[in-house]
Amino acid sequence: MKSARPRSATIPKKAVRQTKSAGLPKSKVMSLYRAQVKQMRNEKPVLISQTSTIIGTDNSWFNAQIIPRDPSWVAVNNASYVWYSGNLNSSNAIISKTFTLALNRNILASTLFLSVDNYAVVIINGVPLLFDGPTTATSNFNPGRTFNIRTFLRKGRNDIVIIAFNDNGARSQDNPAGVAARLNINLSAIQS
Ligand SMILES: [Ca+2]
Repeated sequence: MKSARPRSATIPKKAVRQTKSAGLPKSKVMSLYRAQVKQMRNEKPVLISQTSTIIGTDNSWFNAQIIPRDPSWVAVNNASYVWYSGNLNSSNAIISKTFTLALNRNILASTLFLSVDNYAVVIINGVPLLFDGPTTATSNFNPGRTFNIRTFLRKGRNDIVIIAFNDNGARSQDNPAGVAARLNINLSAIQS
């Protein structure tokens, strides 16, 4: 009798892009992530209890400051372009947000829209969603990209860290840099 083939564990469908890193080793990027989460541990998470929520980049994001939109960047509804508030000329910006999803609602759907000049790493709850390699591809900021992040989120506290990189060094008049991100989150009715 033929024995049943062991079934491999189901691999969760996540939009993880492996190996490519934004000019930094993955270990370095993960340590930047951990340092950022530690820095914002005293930030009060936004409590999300409504069924439909939008979280867009603005000055409330940790280390973020709103900057003018470059004419070549796509206009993003409900999110502003930002850069590192500590130094707007920096060649990169590490920004983040923490929020709490209601425990008595299920996560039905969630997407992340990202527009970045020039490329980015995105980590949600310690799990890499996006690891861009260095690029000047204009599609990164027009039209930008949308990711399904439902499986990255969880009930309770969540964090998202975006490390945005400007190609070829400092952000300047001649070499603009900016990032706009928008999370759309849909929760179920209250589960009894
Ligand atoms: Ca640039």
